[in-house]
Amino acid sequence: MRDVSILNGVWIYRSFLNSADMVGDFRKLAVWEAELSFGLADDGRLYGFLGERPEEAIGNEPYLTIDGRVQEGDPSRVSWRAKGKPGSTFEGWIYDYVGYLSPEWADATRPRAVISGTVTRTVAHGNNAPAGAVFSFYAVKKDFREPRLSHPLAKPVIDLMASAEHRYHHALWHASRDEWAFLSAKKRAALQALGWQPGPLGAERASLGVGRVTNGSGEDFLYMHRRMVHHVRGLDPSVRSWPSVPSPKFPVSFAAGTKASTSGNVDGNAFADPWIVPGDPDQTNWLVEVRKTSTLYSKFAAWEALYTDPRYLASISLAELGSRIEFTIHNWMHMRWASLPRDPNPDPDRHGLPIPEGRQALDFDPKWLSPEYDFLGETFSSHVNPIFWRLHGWVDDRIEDWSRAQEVARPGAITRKTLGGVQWFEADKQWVLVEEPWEGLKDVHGAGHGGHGASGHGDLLLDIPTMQQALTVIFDAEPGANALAVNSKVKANWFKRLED
Ligand SMILES: [Cu+2]
Repeated sequence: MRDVSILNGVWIYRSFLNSADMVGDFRKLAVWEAELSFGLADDGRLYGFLGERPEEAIGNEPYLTIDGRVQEGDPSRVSWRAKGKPGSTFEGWIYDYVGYLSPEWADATRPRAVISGTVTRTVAHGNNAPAGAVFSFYAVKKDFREPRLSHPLAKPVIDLMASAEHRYHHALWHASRDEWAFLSAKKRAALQALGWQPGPLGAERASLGVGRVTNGSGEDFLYMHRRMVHHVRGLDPSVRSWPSVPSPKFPVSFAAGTKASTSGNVDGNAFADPWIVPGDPDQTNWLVEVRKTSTLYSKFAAWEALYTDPRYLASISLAELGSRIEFTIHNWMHMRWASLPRDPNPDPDRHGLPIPEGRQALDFDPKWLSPEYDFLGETFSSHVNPIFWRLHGWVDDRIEDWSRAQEVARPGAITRKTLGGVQWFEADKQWVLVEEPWEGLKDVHGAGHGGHGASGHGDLLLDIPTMQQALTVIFDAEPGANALAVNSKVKANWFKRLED
């Protein structure tokens, strides 16, 4: 049975004459093709719109408004009344609809939700539209309108962020610090030999495990991403922070200037349905929970209030701020906005097929470099997604909140400096722990921080074979482990669920 939450979103609606004769040409049966959009309230009420979508709305397009309800069942029944917009050419129109959600085929490779049913004209309009006429209709659910399609980043940003250098750097930087606390001595030594230990040799800063809040790894998190945000804003000044965690909006708008390309994702902040991660009920449940509006208020709003509270910010170090934000609201935002990963394989038979368990950590196939692989749930791809930059803009703005709160609480204790082309901080070890935050392997012959490199990482060494080797050290089975373990799949570096 289909979950009725699939009703939320945008559908293509088509209606037909109920001809009892052979017509040959099906076009003779066509009545109307239009865009149907639904929002579903918790109590089963449906609301939305039915109308033709112009390339760009001028603001006076006619449409029908929908008021209906859903009865869950097998199949689930959907019924609604549609009324013409007052003051438009549809004024006075009333149509009633009853439809059913079509069954799912278990082995379907590209399933699509469909509502099929019947519609009647309840009130006559014009000369040729008598009351009581009955038509058949079906509506096909559209794919989620990804933000890369509704609100794309500038081309230079996409080209750079989707490059192998930036993908492997971001994936490895996160993986090194996330996994360090759990690696064997042998693996740590191998990572050190490659220069990809998280932080200075022998004084590594793991982002997870005991001591994560006080070891400075949170400063690494804030600084590395501040540099990324700074770099991307230089290439695309339209990249903006979320002023606060956005609430869901209705998926379509008829306001003047609305472009058809944004239909289904009007503000670019919409998110897709959750999905089932095979063999991982915890992750599956989290994907559902993190999308709930109740979670927006119980978790996101509470974290946001905490991380913008000057009294709290004045009481913690920069490292603690970074570490707490990273593993609470930051990771939860990534997973709320993540869409089901799909195969970017250029082969049309495989392209777009769901990969619900995601890329494997050691799958280095070049197909994953495709700009459309912008899965927000893993570090190899998240920074290719437009949402990443709004989300990390929000995180970055918390650094300034912290700095202001510190200045009020203890004027002059924290001083500013420029580091790697961005604003950074100096203070005694209680408030700023690390002199130079860790960004990855650097060129020892380089002239230190300049922020001048074409990669935006100054003198970072972004050698792909070395980074692939380092990822292999982290994610491959221990040498000597049994053959089964060696061949087992390891999910890529997904953002993890922590709550404090
Ligand atoms: Cu990151």
